[in-house]
Parts: sequence; structure tokens; C-alpha cells
Amino acid sequence: MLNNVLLPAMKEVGDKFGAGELILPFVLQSAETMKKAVAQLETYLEKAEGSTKGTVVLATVYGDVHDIGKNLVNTILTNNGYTVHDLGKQVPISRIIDKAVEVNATAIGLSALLVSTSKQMPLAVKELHHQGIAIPVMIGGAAINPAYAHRALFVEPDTSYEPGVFYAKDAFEGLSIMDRIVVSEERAALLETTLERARKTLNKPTRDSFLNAADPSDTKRSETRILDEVPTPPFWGVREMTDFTLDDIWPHMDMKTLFRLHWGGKGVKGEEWEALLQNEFYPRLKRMQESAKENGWLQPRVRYGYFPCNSENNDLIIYDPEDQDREIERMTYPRQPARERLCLADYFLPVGSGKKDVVQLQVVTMGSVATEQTDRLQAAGDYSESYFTHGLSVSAAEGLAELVHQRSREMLGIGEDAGKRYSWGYPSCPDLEHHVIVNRLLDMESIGVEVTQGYQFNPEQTTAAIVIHHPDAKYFALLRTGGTPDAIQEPVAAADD
Ligand code: B12
Repeated sequence: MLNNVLLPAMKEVGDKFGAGELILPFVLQSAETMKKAVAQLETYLEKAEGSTKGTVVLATVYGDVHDIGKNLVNTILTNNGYTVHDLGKQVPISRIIDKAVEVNATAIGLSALLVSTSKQMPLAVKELHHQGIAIPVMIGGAAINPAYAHRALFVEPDTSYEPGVFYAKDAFEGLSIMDRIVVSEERAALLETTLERARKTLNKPTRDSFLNAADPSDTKRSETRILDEVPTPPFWGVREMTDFTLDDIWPHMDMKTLFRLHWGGKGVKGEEWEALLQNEFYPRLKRMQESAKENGWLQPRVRYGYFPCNSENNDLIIYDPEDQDREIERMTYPRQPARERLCLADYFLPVGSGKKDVVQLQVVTMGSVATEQTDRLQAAGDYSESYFTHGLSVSAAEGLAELVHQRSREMLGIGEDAGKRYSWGYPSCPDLEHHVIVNRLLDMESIGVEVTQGYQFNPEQTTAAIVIHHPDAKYFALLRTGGTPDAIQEPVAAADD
């Protein structure tokens, strides 16, 4: 029953997903059914009877709290015949390796959200190599791509990690990699093609080489206008914004991103899309918004502030709101090496102007309850409900960031489209390390947000931003030439979080 009916059925579900005939939430509902059916069968099955295709130790890396991706991989592998040991999030490399050795893992699976935390992956491969442990490693996550895995494969410039390092763009690619790893001829072929491609990648420029394309000694200001007047903030310093409800957030949510990206409706067209909206997404959204209000699993909080500031070369100098000539923080931004040679600092009045400018900083979160709700549903096998819940909580966080930005424009008395909001980790301000400075300025702990070792925010449905009032502000990338380096450079989302 398992091998001739259920597993082939799940394979068919995977194929339909791959062909764009079935969206992720419905794949997850199939996995829920599979889980219940297998639970029935297991009462008759002796575990030893080879009822597993292989063992995978799965983890979200140290410093990273993003687990929806990992959970999807766990769900797809578990319900396609693999035994998964899911170690959770923020997992140190030593614990992952110890578990993999203990359970004689067929493979290790690592997940991360950000470039900063993804750096744990090549470190883990080096440690495995160093300890002489030969277990294939699969990696995935929003901020990496195949080239990243190619680099992680080479533990020394001319030494590759023998069992292989494999990038998977989604859970089903992870499944097909596993299905090849467990068949020795297939595994050898996979390793060979991966090595071949990796050797080619080694000669390509890395992300860092692009970021470092921005020459820090190039500090000559761009042609960006120096404003005569700057807005007066409603107050100097930091406050918690409290005069809003979830009902105020919903209108600021980007429905297209929610339905297409966070709820997996990408690629559905025409009548089928209309039907999905009318029969599924709209009624579900209404139901979940009501449930969030009644059961309190979305707890939005905001810290924001206005600081006197000036630019100096590529630096944004932030002064003490109480003593406006006293410098308290300084953030250096990369300058485009070509084209308009833009740099975020240029949007502020230079020190020499003799006047202080104003910068707004904000951090918004949906709180840890959203994550607990998502984890509870995942643990109970309600995979699709967990996915929808994570999606709505993420979209609400983005909506809240937009609400705060809109309110700030009103308070500054500038047009509703004036200025721009930038989040660290995106091209025009790539340094996630700045989150530590922003935390000092905004005291994020006071609304339950911490910055992890990987410069990520915990709870995960949190975003921070620098808001620039300059009417000419625009989003820009540092890239000099085309071609994709080995990690995200161009913004995926239309605008910064
Ligand atoms: C949703 C989202 C958010 C949400 C939620 C984030 C969260 N923690 O869940 C919010 C709005 C809160 C957010 C915030 C931020 N974000 Co954001 N975010 C995204 C977005 C749009 C989608 C990520 C996502 O959830 N995808 C859906 C899940 C299911 O996919 P996934 O995790 O990638 O997993 C799948 C595959 O990758 C693969 N996979 C993943 N892991 C593994 C492991 C194995 C073994 C295998 C086989 C497969 C596999 O399979 C999974 C299932 O198919 C991405 C861009 C993008 N389109 O990917 C940017 C992105 C990740 N964010 C980015 C940034 C910068 C941020 C912020 C730092 C911005 C800021 N300064 O505030 C914050 C940080 C948040 C924090 N907690 O620290 C950047 C990261 C770039 C970088 N420099 O590292 C990205 C890449 C956008 C960009 N273009 O630059 N973000």
C-alpha cells in the first residue's frame, strides 16, 4: 500500500506541483492526508522493514530563525518516504554533525534566510571535511543560489568535499536530489555534474566582489540635489507607536504578494485564478483576519524615531536628539561605482551645510505568538494551515511597515509618495550588521525583538528600515555589469520591506 499506492500518489502530487498544475497549499493538504494514512499503516508495519528511503538531518542554521522553508522540506521528504530528524532553528554546526553521525544520516539539509546566516553553510562543510566525515550536504534558502553551493563545495581552493554539496531551489528539488543520492550510480553522476559546474563557477566574480566593487575610498558626492529646506519631525527621539489596530494594517498589505508569493498562488492564471481567489483565498483571508483578532496570534508592535543627522562622504552621522551636536552613531553606505554613483548618505544635508537634517528609523514586528501558532500547526501536521498562517503574518509585517511609513510622511508633512523606505540587506544598504546600531538607537528589546548572532531579528516576522524624506530618493543597485553573483543582489520584492 505504501510503496505501490501512497508514495506513487505523492510523487504524482509533486509532479503536478512541478508542472504548475497544483499550488503549494494543496500539495501540503495532500501531505497531511499522506501523514494520516502512513500513521494508520505504521500500526501494521515493523519499522525495520526498510520502510525508509533514507535519513536526513535537517536544520535552520545558527543565528537564523526562519523555518517555513525548512518545514516545507521536512514535510515533502517525510511524506515521500524519508526519515527526517528536524533539529529546528538557530542550530550550531556541532549539534548538526553530532546528530548526523549518531543517526548515520544519508544526508544533511541546511536552511537559512539571509546572506549573513547562510555563511554557516560553507563553515559546516569545512568542519565535516576537517573531521573526516563524509555525508552529502543539501543547502537552500532565499538568499543563496547554485553558485553559493559550488563555492561551499571547495573546502580548499583545489580540494572539494567528496560526498558533495547540493543546492535546492525548493523542497521538491531537495526530494529529487535525495532520490539520486540514495542510488549509488545516480549519486556518482550527480556528483560529477556538480563538480563540473562548480569548477566553472570558481572563475566567476562572487557577491562580495560585487559589493566590494563599491570602492570605500570613492567618497565624492553624486549629483543628488542638496535641499534648501528639510521637514521638521513631530518629535525628536524614539517612541512606540500604539494608536493602530490590525484593521488599520490590513489595507496596507500587498495582496498580490500575499496571494502569489506567501500563499503560493504563483503561476495560476485566468479563470482558475479567479476561482482560487473567490473560492479559497478571499474567504480564507477574511476567516484568518477574524481569527487573528479573536485569538491574538498577531501582536503588532512598532518602535520608531526621528534623529538629527548629516552626511559626510559615504557616512550618515546620527546625532543625539537631546544634544544635537553630539554624534552618537555613524553608518557607512556603499557608493555605486558607476552610473549616477549614488549613495544613501547623499540624500541627507552634508555636514558643511551648517543645518541638521532628519532621518526616521523604524522596526515593526508581529510578535512571537505568530511563530508559535505556525510551529504548533506544523507540529500537529496541519501543514497547509501553518503555511497560510506564516504567509499572513509575514504579509501583515510588511503591511505594518508600510502603515508606519505612511503615518510618518503625514507627520513630516511631505507628500504621500515622497521619499523612500530602505531595509538593510537590500542592494542600496546591504550591511545587515547595521541592525546592531539600529537596535541601540531604537531599543528593539522594549517591543520584544532581539538581533541574533547572524544579525537577524527574532521573532522572524520583523522588519527594520531607514526612511529617507528626500523627494529624489530612489532604489538602486551597486552592480557595475550584468550577470548574477553567488547570492542575491537585485531586490526580489518590488520595494524594500
Ligand atoms: C517573506 C520575506 C520576508 C518576511 C518574512 C521573513 C521570514 N523570516 O520568514 C519579512 C517581511 C518579515 C522579511 C524580513 C526581512 N527580510 Co525578507 N524576504 C522575504 C522573501 C520575500 C520571501 C522569503 C520566504 O519566506 N520565502 C518562502 C519560503 C517558503 O521559501 P524559502 O525559505 O526560500 O524556502 C524554500 C527554498 O528556498 C528551499 N529551501 C530552503 N531551505 C532549504 C533547505 C534544504 C535542505 C532544501 C533541500 C531546500 C531548502 O525550499 C523551501 C521550500 O520550497 C525573500 C525574497 C524571496 N523571494 O525569497 C526576502 C529576503 C529573504 N529578505 C531579505 C531581507 C534583507 C530581509 C530583512 C533583513 C530586511 C530588514 N532589514 O528588515 C528582514 C529580516 C527578517 C528577520 N527576521 O531578520 C533579503 C535577504 C538578502 C540578504 N542580504 O540576506 C531577501 C532575499 C530579499 C532580497 N531580495 O534581498 N522578509
